[in-house]
Amino acid sequence: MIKYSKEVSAAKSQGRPIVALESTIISHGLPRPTNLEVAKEVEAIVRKEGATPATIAIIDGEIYVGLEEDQLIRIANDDNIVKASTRDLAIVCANGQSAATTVAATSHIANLADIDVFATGGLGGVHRGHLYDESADLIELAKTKIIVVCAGVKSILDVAGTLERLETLGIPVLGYKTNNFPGFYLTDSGFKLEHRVESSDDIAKIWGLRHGLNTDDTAVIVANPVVNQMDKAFHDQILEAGLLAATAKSITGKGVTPFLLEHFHSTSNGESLRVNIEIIKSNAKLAAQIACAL
Ligand code: PSU
Ligand code: MN
Repeated sequence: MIKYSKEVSAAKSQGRPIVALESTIISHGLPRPTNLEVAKEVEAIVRKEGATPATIAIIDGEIYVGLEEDQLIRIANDDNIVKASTRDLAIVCANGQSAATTVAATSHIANLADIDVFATGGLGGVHRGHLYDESADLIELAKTKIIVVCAGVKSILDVAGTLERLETLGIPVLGYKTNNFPGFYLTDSGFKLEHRVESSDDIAKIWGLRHGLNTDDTAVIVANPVVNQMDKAFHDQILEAGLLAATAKSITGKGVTPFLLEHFHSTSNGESLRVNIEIIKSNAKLAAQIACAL
């Protein structure tokens, strides 16, 4: 069911560390042409740390773990790439479509491919003011064994609500060198974390113990705060306008997150883009270090 890139296939046969990377961030999260540049740079960062990057996507109905360059270009530049969550996978494959995978779908596929570590930007979660708009990322992470490195959940979300749901779903959150839950574009979301780790080895130790204790049914979230955050007042102002615009334009379902991210990128004079890129690169680096520690 899964096709591997040459590089990932070699890493798998030699038992070398692999880091899964998602593709929705490339197709629906970052503007062109920066999206392709960043996708390549992120892969290079993973290699530099001694691990193998496995960007996951669906091309013409086939699931790929690791993309060749022409496939990465397609995900970045083709207008027909759809955004696929876990529930869409079989349908997209049956239809022979091409799709980028969300955190949920990427985690699911990475787990099928026996990959333990995954880097993304920010997780999906509970949307503000919409009781039933909760990202499928949360449900998938509640039943998938994977370490997900992220900068918290996207600040466009209801962070308090999302943290409550993570607790209910039994998904542990580890602050990487921090006691504060990161807020994606912001270093600190304003919410405290119970657990803090200082190194990749700490994370590897927890990962191993979870198996022994049979508490390893879920993902482990490693929350890695961005260093050079957006200006908070500027951020809040853009967010408020973006939420109003999304309501005015009746944006719903899986269109909400891409709409809000694009709103940030087009109205923040490059600030949100700068921070989003820093986030993805820093998470890819940490994920590679964790994969090596495992
Ligand atoms: N992180 C980013 N940019 C993104 C995403 C994450 O920096 O575009 C994507 C991920 O694929 C995540 C998705 O799964 O946004 C969440 O979408 P939704 O809220 O519709 O579940
Ligand atoms: Mn949603």
